Amino acid sequence: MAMISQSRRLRRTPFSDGVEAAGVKAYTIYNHMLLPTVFESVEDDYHHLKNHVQIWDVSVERQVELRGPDAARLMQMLTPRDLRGMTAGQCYYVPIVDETGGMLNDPVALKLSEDRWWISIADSDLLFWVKGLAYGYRLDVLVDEPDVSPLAVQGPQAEDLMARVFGEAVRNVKFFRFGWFDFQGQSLVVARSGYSKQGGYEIYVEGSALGMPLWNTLMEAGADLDVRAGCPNLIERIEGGLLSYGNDMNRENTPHECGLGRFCSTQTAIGCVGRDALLRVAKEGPTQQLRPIEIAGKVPACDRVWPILANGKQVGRMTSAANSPDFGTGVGIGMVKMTHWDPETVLQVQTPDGPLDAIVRENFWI
Ligand code: THG
Repeated sequence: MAMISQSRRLRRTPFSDGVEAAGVKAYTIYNHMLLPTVFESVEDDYHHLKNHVQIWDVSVERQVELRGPDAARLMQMLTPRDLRGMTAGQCYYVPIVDETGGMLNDPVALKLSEDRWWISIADSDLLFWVKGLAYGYRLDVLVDEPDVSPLAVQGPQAEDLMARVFGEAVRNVKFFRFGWFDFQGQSLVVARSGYSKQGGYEIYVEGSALGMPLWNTLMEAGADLDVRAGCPNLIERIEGGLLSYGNDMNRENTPHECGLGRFCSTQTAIGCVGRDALLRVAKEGPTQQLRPIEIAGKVPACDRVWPILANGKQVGRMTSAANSPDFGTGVGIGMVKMTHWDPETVLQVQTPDGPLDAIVRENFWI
């Protein structure tokens, strides 16, 4: 494949030097930045993530900051999840929808205080939608992208490594909560979160000066834990049912179609711009939904959607797929019509290498 030319539009991160020194082998583009996808191989990285601890440059998880008296009101306009019970120090996974109930993004929201929020976005230009709403509704709020770059520490040894660098108190941070922890005299948000099911943290690094010092400190502190540079892993995230905006869903889909109905409380999410549209679909229920799909045989790279068939007729499409070393099978996420979404339904997936048998599963693999 050809190279990607560098330019100012393809921003570097505070950790780029570390990522390059670690021998990154492949990137994807995410929020106009480079997101590593492979260090050793997708399979090696997968085994290492599930057994040890990795440091991930996830600076591509850009923050949309809301600041001002109307910040909480604007945040609720964006999502059908009821935010009234959310307290400062909590993270919420929040579907973000437009006025038709279509998914614009699926970020993690952090409530820093009543009038200050960070929206840690997936791969779409959410900033413009949020600025447009703030301006159009004449809200008393500043909407910006601050210079914040998350660094994730993921894997079963993540807690031990983090305790060495940030102190024992970091062990007390609960899932989807955050605290402020000191590193070299600067206070940083440290959350128990991350795009894997192996456990871990995300450190929100402000500015770039602390980037490489933090990277190097974590690497040195974890040398005996076999810490490595890593990245979100395709196989592991499919096994865990973590969705990827732009791959598994986009504006055409409602949260309910994405299986994110559990994060919607549309009835009480007063002010959400997609509320009326979603009240309708919540009542009827979706007619297609993302499901875990087990695939028999070797799955090729999934760079476009593959038709899912039942008796030769299309009943859905595969949105993500990979081969799972641990489960010895192909694992995938597919959007399947309600007529064929029951667990154990036998299907066929039309891959570029030919058809493969597939079956709808009740649950994701982990
Ligand atoms: N962390 C942060 N920002 C992010 C991501 C992240 N932005 C981009 C992307 N990831 C957004 N998408 C997701 C998808 C899934 C989860 C988080 C962000 C996730 N889901 C858990 C699950 O489904 O099991 C937990 C959800 C819950 O129980 O609330 O973690 O990873 N900062």
